[in-house]
Amino acid sequence: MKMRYIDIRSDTVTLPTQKMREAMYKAEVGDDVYEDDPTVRKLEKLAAEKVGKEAALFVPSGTFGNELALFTHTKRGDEVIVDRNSHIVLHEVGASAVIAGVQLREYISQNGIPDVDEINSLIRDEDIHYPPTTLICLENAHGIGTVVNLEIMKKIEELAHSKGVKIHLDGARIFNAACALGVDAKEIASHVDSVMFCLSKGLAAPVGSILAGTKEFISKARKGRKLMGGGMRQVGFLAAAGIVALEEMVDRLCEDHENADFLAKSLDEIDEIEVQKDRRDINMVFFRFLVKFDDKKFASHMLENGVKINPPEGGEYRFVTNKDVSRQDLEKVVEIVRKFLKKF
Ligand code: TLP
Repeated sequence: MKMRYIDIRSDTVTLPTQKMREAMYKAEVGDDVYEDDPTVRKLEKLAAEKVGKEAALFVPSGTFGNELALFTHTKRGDEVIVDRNSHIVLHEVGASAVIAGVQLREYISQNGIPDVDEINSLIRDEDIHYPPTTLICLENAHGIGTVVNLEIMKKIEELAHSKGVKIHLDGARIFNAACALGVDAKEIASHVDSVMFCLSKGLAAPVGSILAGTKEFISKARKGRKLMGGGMRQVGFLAAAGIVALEEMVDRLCEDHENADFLAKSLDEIDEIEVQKDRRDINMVFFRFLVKFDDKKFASHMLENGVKINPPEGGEYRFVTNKDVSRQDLEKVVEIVRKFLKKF
């Protein structure tokens, strides 16, 4: 029998639900490059409504959606203001230089929270030496585990628009942010010109993300998507799962947050562990060990006991709760961590 692993590497690992599988099987499809796929159209309409934007586009991944947004908002040589610890900077293989051809100017958020004055100081005036600033990128929920409140987003919106600069939101986990802030995702997205969000993370769709914005922006992005090789044909099979994700999987995300609270508390009770308690807004738990050991040994101990984890980044581990991991699974995870520390 196939061994069942407890997979806490990410929420991207979630498997599609039975309903998604059935919807995919039955999906009515057509050639989406001709805009002929009724299921994709339905998903894009629903997705636009969910974030209160005029239009939306189905894209293959979150990285694709972010990079397409940069490519659509900017021209080669523009400057984009973005968090040093954002996914765009850290985890997109430098694509903004390759695809949009832009220069990134980084702000340094405090635990994912941007400082409005710092962003203001980074927007370029007109000078023969300077590239034009055309875009600010925000991330909410932030990949380091926090959420940005609406007051800060509003201030950045006012600043950007007073200077003719657009804002793109990496909202890969916008519905997690909405849960943590106790607001509707529409309210978060109302402060930005474009938003990318993922169907394939906590919402458990197998593939795909959404880029949303004005009709004009999305029609330009549609052509950019084709240029990037993302014009897909009978992709309604995937969109069908995305519809189920948006209709049925959004409200349960708060459960992942509660499970992460439980995991954080349980790990923090272990003497050799320090949990990053100030970065505990969503379904992620970041922590360090206060004792030194070979990280590879820890990972193989976890795997041998049926738990998949990622290696640490900058000395920090990240455990991510998701719909395929129960409270009992998390109890087991903590037990297995304790067992390692005893042995070592
Ligand atoms: N994040 C992945 C890894 O790439 C780190 C994860 O496991 O969390 N924005 C944010 C904030 C993200 O966390 C991610 C994925 C993306 C964009 C990109 O999405 P994909 O993986 O669909 O390209």
